[in-house]
Amino acid sequence: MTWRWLIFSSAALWLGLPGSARAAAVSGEVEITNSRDAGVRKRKNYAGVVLWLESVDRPAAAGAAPKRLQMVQRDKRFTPHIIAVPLGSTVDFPNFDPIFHNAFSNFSGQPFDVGLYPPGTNRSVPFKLPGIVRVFCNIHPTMSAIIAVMSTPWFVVTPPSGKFTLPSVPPGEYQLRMFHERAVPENLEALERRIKVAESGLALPLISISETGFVPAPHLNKYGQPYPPVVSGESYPGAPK
Ligand SMILES: [Cu+2]
Repeated sequence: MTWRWLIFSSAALWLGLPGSARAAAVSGEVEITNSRDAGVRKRKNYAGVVLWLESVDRPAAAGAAPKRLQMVQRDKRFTPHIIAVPLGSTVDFPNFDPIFHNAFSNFSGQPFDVGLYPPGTNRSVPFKLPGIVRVFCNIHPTMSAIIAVMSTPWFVVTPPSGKFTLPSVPPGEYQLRMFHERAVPENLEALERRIKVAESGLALPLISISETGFVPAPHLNKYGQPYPPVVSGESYPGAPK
């Protein structure tokens, strides 16, 4: 090893340049309080909270490589209900139900509408804007989902235990941000914090997200109108006879 190489590699380590193997895990745990949701209250199901880190002491890091992911339409549900995807990813919405479905978003993140599509077919949507996308079906008012489009490489969606790990976070300062679909924005903003990740990583104290103030409200259809009452089974404009 030459002196020149030694000096370069020392500098790379010191500056935390990409390629240095010093990234470590940021771990923590989320709990959800003041919820009216039976799964949260009785079963302590804390799944579906999105947490992410934004670097504050260095230029914005490139996001994770775009992926192709699935959000399935089955039993009149979008499954998984919440996913987080790298910016530029494409999400497939295969329809595994014996009825027509739709997927659209019209008031947050990235507006899209895949139209009405039949059983056994698929529609795909590329997500090119970062943000929280609320997904609905224009036929079934009870169907909803969340797609968190992330421009940072450090993000995670909590499992039912609420315990999470963000692997491979380089040392530095970050803003910890989060999203929970039944928390009001003010509560989530109050939980944001500046964190300092050491070479050995960081174990965060318990994050307690309150659903206080959340009022479930019916959303509108893709035309901005209330959903028409369902007269029978699968009766809706354009339904196959
Ligand atoms: Cu539907």
